[in-house]
Parts: sequence; C-alpha cells; structure tokens
Amino acid sequence: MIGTNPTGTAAIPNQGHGVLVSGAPNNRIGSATDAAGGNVMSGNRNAGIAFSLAGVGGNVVYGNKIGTSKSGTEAIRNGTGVLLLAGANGVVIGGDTSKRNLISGNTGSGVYIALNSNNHTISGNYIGTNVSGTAPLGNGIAGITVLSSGNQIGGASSRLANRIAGNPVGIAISGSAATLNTIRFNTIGTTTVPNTGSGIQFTSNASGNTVGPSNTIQGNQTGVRVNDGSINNRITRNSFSSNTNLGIDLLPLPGINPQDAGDADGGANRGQNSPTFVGSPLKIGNDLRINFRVNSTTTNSAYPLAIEFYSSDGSGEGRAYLAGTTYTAADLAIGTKLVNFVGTAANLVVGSTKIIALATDANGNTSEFSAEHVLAAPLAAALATQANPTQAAATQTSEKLAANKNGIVSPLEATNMVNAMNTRSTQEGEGEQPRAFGPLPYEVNIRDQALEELSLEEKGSGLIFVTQRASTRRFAR
Ligand SMILES: [Ca+2]
Ligand SMILES: [Ca+2]
Ligand SMILES: [Ca+2]
Repeated sequence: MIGTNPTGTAAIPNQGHGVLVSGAPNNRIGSATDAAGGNVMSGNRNAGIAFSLAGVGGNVVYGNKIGTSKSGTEAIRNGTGVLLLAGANGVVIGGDTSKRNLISGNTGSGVYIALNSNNHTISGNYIGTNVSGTAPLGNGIAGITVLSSGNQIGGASSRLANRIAGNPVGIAISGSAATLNTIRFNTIGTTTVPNTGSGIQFTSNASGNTVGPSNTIQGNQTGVRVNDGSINNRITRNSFSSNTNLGIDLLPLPGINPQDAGDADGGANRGQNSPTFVGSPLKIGNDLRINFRVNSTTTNSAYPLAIEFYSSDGSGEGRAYLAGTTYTAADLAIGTKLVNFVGTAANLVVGSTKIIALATDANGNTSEFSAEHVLAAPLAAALATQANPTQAAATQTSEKLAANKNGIVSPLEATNMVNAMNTRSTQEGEGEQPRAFGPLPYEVNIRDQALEELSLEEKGSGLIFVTQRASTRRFAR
C-alpha cells in the first residue's frame, strides 16, 4: 500500500511520487503471481510510480493497482498513474493477463510518456476502467499520453491487448517527437465504456505512427482523430464501430472531408482522399468484386497506395477488414481498377452488407473512410424480376460475361482489354480503321449507369464487341 491506508481504501498521500526509480536497472515493481494482486500505488500527490534518468533497462511493472482502491472499484487518485520521464527507456508495463496493471482514476493521465523517454511497452493493462473492465473509472486527461518515440501500446497478439476505456481521450499522441509509435491489438473504448472524446488522437505534428492491426475502436466520440499538422500516420486493419462521430476524422475539417480534385489539399495525413467506388460492389459466387478509383495525383500522394476494404458497421465505419489491394501509378493512369477477391464474399449478404474502404499512401497517410456501398448481386439476379424483355436482352450481355468467367471473356478480362486499348489510344478491329477508343476512363461495371455508355457483348468465338454509345466496335481477342 503506497499512498493509502493499510486496507487500500483511502489515501494517505506521499507528497511526491509513490515510487521513483531513477537511473536504476532491473527492477520489478509488483508481481505476476501475487494472489493479493500486487501493489496498490494510489493517492500520491505526484505519480503512483515514476521512472527517470537512463538505466540499462529491465524495469517491469506487473500486477499493480495504480490510482484505485485495493478492490479496484473506486478511484484513489494519484496525480499521474505511471510517469515515464526523460532518460527512462524500455520500461515494460504489464504483459499478458497475469501481469495486468489496473491504471485508473488518476487526476492526469494513466500513463504519461515524456519527451526523451522512449521505447516503452504498455501491454495487457486496464486503463480507465474498474478492475473487471466493465465500468468507467477514468483517468482525468488521457489513458495514455505519448510525447516520445518507439513506444508499443498493445503487442503482437490479443493476449497483450490493453483495454483503454472510460477516459476523456484513450491515447493521446502529441508533438513532433512522437513518432514510430505502434498501437495494435487493443480494445479502445467499448459500447458500455467509451472514451468520451477520441479513442486515439494525433496532435501537434505527431507523425509517422501506426494504428493497427487489430485494435477494436468502439463507442468513442471519434475513433481516431488526426489533427492538422500530423502526417504519415498509418491506420490499418482495425475494427471501428459505434463511434459517435467518424471512425477516422482528418482535420482541420471536422466531419467527412470532400474528395478534392487531385487531392491537392493538405492538413492531417495530407488530407488523403479515400477510394471512390464505381458502381456497386458485387457478390459473384463467393467472390467480392469491386471497381474503384482514387482521386489523387502522384504529386499529392506517394504511390503506390494501399487500399483496404471492410464491411461497415452501417454508419460509415469499417468494422471488419475483408481484403486489400494496391493502386499504382499505372492504375491511376488508367483510371479505375477492378479487383476480384476470391472467396471473400462467402459470408457477406447481398442487399445488406455495406462495403467501405480506406486508402493509405506510401508514406503512411491514411484517408478517412470512403462512402459505404451496399453489396449487390450480379445483374442476372436483378434481371429475374425485370419485366421488359428488351431491357433484359440488352443487359443480359453483361450477365453472360460474368457467367463465362472461364469462357470467352470475363468482366475483368474485358476491363483489362479495354484499358489496354485505351493505353494504346487506337485499336485495330477486323475490317476497321485504327481509331481512338475514346476518353479515359471507361467504367465497366455490371450494375453501373456506365452500362448506358459502354456495354460488352460476346459474339462467337474469339471476339468481343464493345458498344459505346451509338457505335459498335469489334476486337479480336
Ligand atoms: Ca475530416
Ligand atoms: Ca491531399
Ligand atoms: Ca483530400
């Protein structure tokens, strides 16, 4: 009991820190095996425990209650829970479940990592909740505040997940020295215990950090907020749901950013534009087929872009990662990219599942989430209820193309062919003069209005017809 009465139910404050480890290596504070639950380090005027000055490492903090009563159900506030000061390096706070610290109820941050205090690991803790993780017992400023670099929050598996919930901000990464920090496999807010502000926020030029994979970011006001001036912050393969505002919000513009032409805008993560879907995402068999583009020039984004597709939570946030692809400068030159993910749609429901996407440039600038789109069936299914046989005949062509995946031509093949034709700008059809094939990009999508401008028709062996507006052009395959 460090800072409390003998039963750990009320503060008897130390005037400074409860424990200060200054330049000393290889200390273990607490225990991973103590049935009594480690130390109670609460009620102190400054930090429950602080590390300062350079040591050779080996300091670990296991199984303590820092800022709460011994029962872990009430706050007995320290100023800060765990304070990592300049010079301290590589402190390990928590680990798997047996090493979990409860760091809650403190006046400032649960964990505060100061400038020049680097490479710490914070894993497996409850930060901002009660001892069972089921109710808020928030720290006053943030669950974790990071001003330095190379820190890992969470770990390589869910076994090392922190639960960071019930705080005003879950994780605050701030300042230009805050770089190369990794946040993965954590629970950041829950529907019952949200962080009342952002789950994660990057401010004051914090750049070059990674959120993901496998954080569950739920119920917060904003999931991840990136403020103006913070760039190159990669957000990849997380689960977002039920955040009150956006899952990912890039500032300075609060709310959904416009897709500015060419993506010349700046701001957080350079205002990276999100992918634009061309037509509906399709479920074809168990495959997921998506046609998309990204409106960003090679000047304004570093290519290639990484594109991630998710099923959405229904309110514009990516809940479950589905598949990813790249979008290269060559794809940009063509315009759209059609991707087919084999087997990915097996558990997705036509007419119900909504698909949503993120783009991240090669420097790690992740966009906000794209608009979400309801998963659709191939045209054949839609045609079944269509009364007009003429229309059906006209659009039946596309259905054939989809059906003939292993036959003459598939939509993917057709698109590639059209793109190749456009790349050459001219074509040589049988009995026709070479001619330009028209402006970029063509949009080949079974349920897209572009069908009115361009349809693909199979006729006989080895030929496809491409109908553009009023004219028909024929290509040898
Ligand atoms: Ca925004
Ligand atoms: Ca931009
Ligand atoms: Ca933009």
